[in-house]
Amino acid sequence: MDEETLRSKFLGSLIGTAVGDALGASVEGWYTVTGGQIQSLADRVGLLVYTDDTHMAIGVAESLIEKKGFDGEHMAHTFVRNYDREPFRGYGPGPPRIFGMIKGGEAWDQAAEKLYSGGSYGNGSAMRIAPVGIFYHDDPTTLKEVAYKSSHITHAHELGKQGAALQACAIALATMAEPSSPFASDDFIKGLKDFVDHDVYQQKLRSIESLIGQWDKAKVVLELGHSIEAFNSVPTAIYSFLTHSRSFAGAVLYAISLGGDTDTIAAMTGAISGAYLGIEAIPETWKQRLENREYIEELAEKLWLIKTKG
Ligand code: F2R
Ligand code: MG
Ligand code: MG
Repeated sequence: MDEETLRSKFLGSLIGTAVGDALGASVEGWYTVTGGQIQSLADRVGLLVYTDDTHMAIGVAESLIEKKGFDGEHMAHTFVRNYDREPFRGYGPGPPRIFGMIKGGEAWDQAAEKLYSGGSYGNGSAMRIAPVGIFYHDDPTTLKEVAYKSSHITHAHELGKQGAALQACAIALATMAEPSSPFASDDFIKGLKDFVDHDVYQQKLRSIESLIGQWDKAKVVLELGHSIEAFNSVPTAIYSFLTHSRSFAGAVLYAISLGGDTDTIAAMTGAISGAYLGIEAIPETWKQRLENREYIEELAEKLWLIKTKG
């Protein structure tokens, strides 16, 4: 793949995360979202304001850029610093508690183990993983290791870490796929199945296969979920991408139409779709209205430069 196509994919995945997040944010937590509500989101005017999903992805990108690769302690302190600056981004309950523990002297790689039973399996570490997915797209071993380790800062439960790894793998496979060719869904799902080993995710991937072509949204939500847990949202984002693999807007609006954790499922869908189709596929009207678009593009550009030029 030529370097310009790869650059477009890096930009597409990070801007795709932010656009999906910002579009889904206004209906987050609604059980159902009607066709009329989707249409008004599609036609939306005014600033697209992102939430914790993008704010944390920015932290991941900033740390990868500054350290030219993964440094867990640096990334943990970047999350803490960014949260202190903008605590109003709608964070889940867990991360701010962990940031407080780290500021109080708890080790950055142990704090998250103290939360919930065996750590969090929320989708907070999967929703922010796009920079890892694009940066390590061609190195599955390091991709998995960094997905796990970056997740562990806030989400220590195995299901949280595997959810982040599955989402990172989906982004990596989409980054490697040729955007001008039809998307090879079977190979994509096989690649995901080979990458994760937890039964919960294997079962969800089998459900994705059997749901392809299924337009009954209630059935999709029943089988894949649409809630805050990683295992009830990462597979839903992967499925949403597959329903409209050639249309960024189609995939993201479909994700939001499923209701539930709409900002996060749309952010994850946008990250995969943007990584496959590139920045040009994201509607201009959404890109123009996105809060801090230039800064997010700058981060994507820097990641691409480090990746391609060192
Ligand atoms: N916080 C929200 N949305 C609430 C409304 C925001 C509002 N619009 C506003 O502006 O204020 N969304 C964001 O949070 C989600 C990501 O959450 P994260 O970072 O994973 O948090 P946490 O606390 O780690 O996990 C979430 C919940 O999952 C349950 N859970 C996790 N692990 C568990 C375990 N081991 N046992 C039992 N339950 C577990 C808990 O209920 C956690 O609170 C995204 O949607 C993001 O957009
Ligand atoms: Mg959010
Ligand atoms: Mg959310």
